[in-house]
Amino acid sequence: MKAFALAGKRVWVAGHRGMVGSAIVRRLAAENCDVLTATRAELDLTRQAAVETWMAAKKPQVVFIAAAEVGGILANDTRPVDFLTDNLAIQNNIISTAHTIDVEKLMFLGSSCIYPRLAAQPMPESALLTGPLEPTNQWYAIAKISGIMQCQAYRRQYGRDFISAMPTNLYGPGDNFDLMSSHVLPALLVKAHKAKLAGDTSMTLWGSGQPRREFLYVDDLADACVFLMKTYSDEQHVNVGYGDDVTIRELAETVAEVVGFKGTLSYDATKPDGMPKKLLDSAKLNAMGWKPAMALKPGIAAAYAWYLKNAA
Ligand code: GFB
Repeated sequence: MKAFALAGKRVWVAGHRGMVGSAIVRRLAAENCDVLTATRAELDLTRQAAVETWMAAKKPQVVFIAAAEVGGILANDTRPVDFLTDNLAIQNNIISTAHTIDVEKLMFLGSSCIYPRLAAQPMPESALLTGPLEPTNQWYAIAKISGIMQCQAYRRQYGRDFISAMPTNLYGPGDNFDLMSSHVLPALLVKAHKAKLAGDTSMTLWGSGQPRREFLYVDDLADACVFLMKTYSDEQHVNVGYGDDVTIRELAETVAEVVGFKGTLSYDATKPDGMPKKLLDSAKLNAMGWKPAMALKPGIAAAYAWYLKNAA
């Protein structure tokens, strides 16, 4: 693969205030490039004309699409319009305008929920569209699959260097700690922390605790995104995983240990389990020479430290 230089380029991180976007901004500090950002007040990414005007004025040469309507299993299950419509609008606007203004390279970010609910594990890139999706996040999944196809279409029809990366479940600094809309790892940190402070004897998890999840620390994802932007140029999306997974119960036990919560775990069976397992096969990325640095327990400790300092 031909190497792509970031040095000296105008690099726009769409969604720079989110957990992923802020990690990419941190990682780009080492790349000697000019990082462009826009707050929601400055630019509503769901409005095509606003995106066209902003991009024509700022002329980014490289774009990371880390902006999206995201959330955990309950948010996905209860707000299908937002997860489908807002995400399609954001990616349509940015990808089509990137073509219009001749952006040199663009990365679209999706999620491991694009794969079929019961895909053989671990899930390679070729598993895409081989079976029914997980009902709780099918709207987000369809939006993200569309984004992959949009980038492929612009490669084929216009020769654009637009690539896609599919991260597994992410966690770390800048995460969303709101219990109703967050993902599981930050939610368990908040629940264990509050239970410890309150002297509670138990904390309640959603679902059965049996599903398995793979967790990648967000700064590792950011490093993989920069690595791929500099080295990868092809139409197939690339999985970015950690390499192994744990049950939700095992996750909760580790979180309780890190937080210092000594109580028991109880389970709210009225909440959905979602996919039984969604471990990515990251062999394609690993073969290119990239692997994650942060293991789960120290990563949880770092996320908890960030939460205590910024969100508790
Ligand atoms: O992280 P999570 O919300 O999303 O849920 P998914 C993971 C698992 O953790 C589910 C369980 O089995 C939940 O039932 N869980 C236990 C909890 N306690 C809690 C809790 O307090 N909060 C939450 N949120 N979960 C998402 C997709 O699926 O994965 C998104 O819906 C995206 O679209 C994201 O793809 C990466 O991993 O199930």
